[in-house]
Amino acid sequence: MISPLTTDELNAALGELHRWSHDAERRALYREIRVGDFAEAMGLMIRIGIEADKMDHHPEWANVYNRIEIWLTTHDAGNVSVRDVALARRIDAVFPG
Ligand code: H2B
Repeated sequence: MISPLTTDELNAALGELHRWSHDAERRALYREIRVGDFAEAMGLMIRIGIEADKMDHHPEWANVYNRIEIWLTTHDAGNVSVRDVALARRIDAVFPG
């Protein structure tokens, strides 16, 4: 069992992850990405998906054409945990934007 971040820890993480916000309703870190077209979006989702799977942590996400929305939450913790912060950092490394 993994613990959720405390409010202070979450705020510290958000201070550092400037591409991400907190979606309180979904208890998740949230980032929106826009790329050139659908093919680019698919390519990026594959790259992110491979990295996520290597970390055994998986995004909730949605795609419409060139737009990708990503929510990172830890189901085992019922909220945001260090695993989401680590995956957010990895996603930012794959696609700084
Ligand atoms: N991804 C996310 N986002 N949250 C989890 O709690 C989670 C996961 N748990 N990927 C992992 C897989 C767990 O089911 C396996 C067994 O490690």
